Amino acid sequence: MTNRQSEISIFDQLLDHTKEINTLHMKDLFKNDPDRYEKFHLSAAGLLLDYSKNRITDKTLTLLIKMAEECHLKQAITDMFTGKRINTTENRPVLHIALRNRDNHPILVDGKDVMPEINRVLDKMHSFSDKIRNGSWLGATGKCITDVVNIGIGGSDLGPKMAIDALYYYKTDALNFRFVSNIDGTDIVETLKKCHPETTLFIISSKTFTTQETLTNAKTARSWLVEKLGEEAVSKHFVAVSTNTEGVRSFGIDPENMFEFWDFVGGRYSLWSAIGLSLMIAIGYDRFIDMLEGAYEMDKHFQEASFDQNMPVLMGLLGIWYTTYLGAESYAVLPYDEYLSRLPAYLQQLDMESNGKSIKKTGKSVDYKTGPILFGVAGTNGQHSFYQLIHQGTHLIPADFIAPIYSLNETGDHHDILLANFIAQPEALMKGKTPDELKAEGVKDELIPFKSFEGNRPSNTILFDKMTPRVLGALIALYEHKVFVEGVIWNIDSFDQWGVELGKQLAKAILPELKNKNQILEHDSSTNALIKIIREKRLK
Ligand code: G6Q
Repeated sequence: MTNRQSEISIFDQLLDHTKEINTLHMKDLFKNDPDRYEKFHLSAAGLLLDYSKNRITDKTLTLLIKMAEECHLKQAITDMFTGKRINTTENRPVLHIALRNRDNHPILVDGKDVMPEINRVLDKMHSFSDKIRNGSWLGATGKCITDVVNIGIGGSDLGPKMAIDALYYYKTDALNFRFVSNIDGTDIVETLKKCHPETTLFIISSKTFTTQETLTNAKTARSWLVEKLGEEAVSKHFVAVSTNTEGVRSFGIDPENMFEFWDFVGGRYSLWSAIGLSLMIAIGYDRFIDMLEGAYEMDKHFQEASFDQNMPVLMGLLGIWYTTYLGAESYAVLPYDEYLSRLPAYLQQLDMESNGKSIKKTGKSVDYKTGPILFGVAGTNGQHSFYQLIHQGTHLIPADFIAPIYSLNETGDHHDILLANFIAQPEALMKGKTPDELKAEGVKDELIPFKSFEGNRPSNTILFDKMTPRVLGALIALYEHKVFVEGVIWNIDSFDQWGVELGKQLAKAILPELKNKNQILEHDSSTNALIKIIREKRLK
């Protein structure tokens, strides 16, 4: 008996059930049950999820829901929402949900309500973002700000960058927004070329305020500003978002110009916190609040709906079904909305950093597959490249198709054509095309194997009216909770990220070796050789 089987009594039944499912084609499931869509769709927080094109039956769902119950998912949800220390390896509560707790009910950590602090920072963001937007915050030489540069990386970059793109339609025309994350000097140098020191505001976003990339980029930006405007200009052109007041102070930013967040907000869950400051400046306070409201609505749905009517729970269970039971290795997220271009990159971090784990909360190794490899691009672009593999390749790749019914830029036939493709792809993946159908169309015998599609390839379809801050909030919260559901059932800590540490440590050790020709190298032969080649050229 594997350790997973000993933990979940239903594991064997689910494994057995895969044999049954593998004999079924979705095309027949639709043919035999005209109500399949009716049964397998639901709406919440402005989103419609059609999950009927999945390789499931009523029995699959019954078993998956039993599994969720057996893994105490309900209790785990309550634990998160009430501030229990569910991030066990870091001994922290997980309270991004408190940042959008719009009914403001108390959420206690060690007996203290976190809401007053959250509201205080939100108010501070409100007043600051208003000043930047209405031009009353002046730079050191008395000019209004025209360019906002967020310097941060990972969770301190991807969220606001994705959301400003997603809500670009609502962005003020008076300001440009730029993001610098990469330690590659090209990123900051090319960004600074587009900015003028008198009218640029830098937001240094770093939870720890120790991140090498962010601090290095911030120092370069600071020198650029000081060289042009002098030291005293810093307070008008630099603000910080962090949990580390001392770090901010010693960098030379007045803590008065710091927007706090807290250890209970994980980096990849921090869009809702002051890490969203650039977004609030871009779209304004009211729309930022709308985004929080959308997420809050999804939070309520997640807490209150029964599992069989619960969007994040169902999506999480489907994720487990494909990854753990049907052997899928990857997962595509395909937004048919140009504004959501950065969503796949954002979800890559959310999903893969959260559930890319192989050690259970007990400290033992898992003996089942956990988080998948997530990828995707916006619109029909993928159809002209990697969809080939999704349709006819050897991998099972569940996909989420996401689209607005109305475009914010209705232009000629564009949106109808986009939607036609958006509807056609899941249909094609599900139905496929048989050799008989091809024969009837007169396709030559020798081409029939190449032109056949086996179909039976699963997808979810997510529809909403149009892209708004509220919809974006609900959509992101949906994926956060889906990832949470999976983590609970896989029994892993979705909120730590120890896997990123080793590379960081090694880079720290290699940096002095690259800078000193005489330093003795004690790595493997490949690593030694690469260091030598680089340093011999660079230290000439
Ligand atoms: C996210 C991770 C990671 C983090 C960055 C930046 O969950 O923790 O992506 O956000 O490493 O960290 P700082 O905000 O501390 O600079």
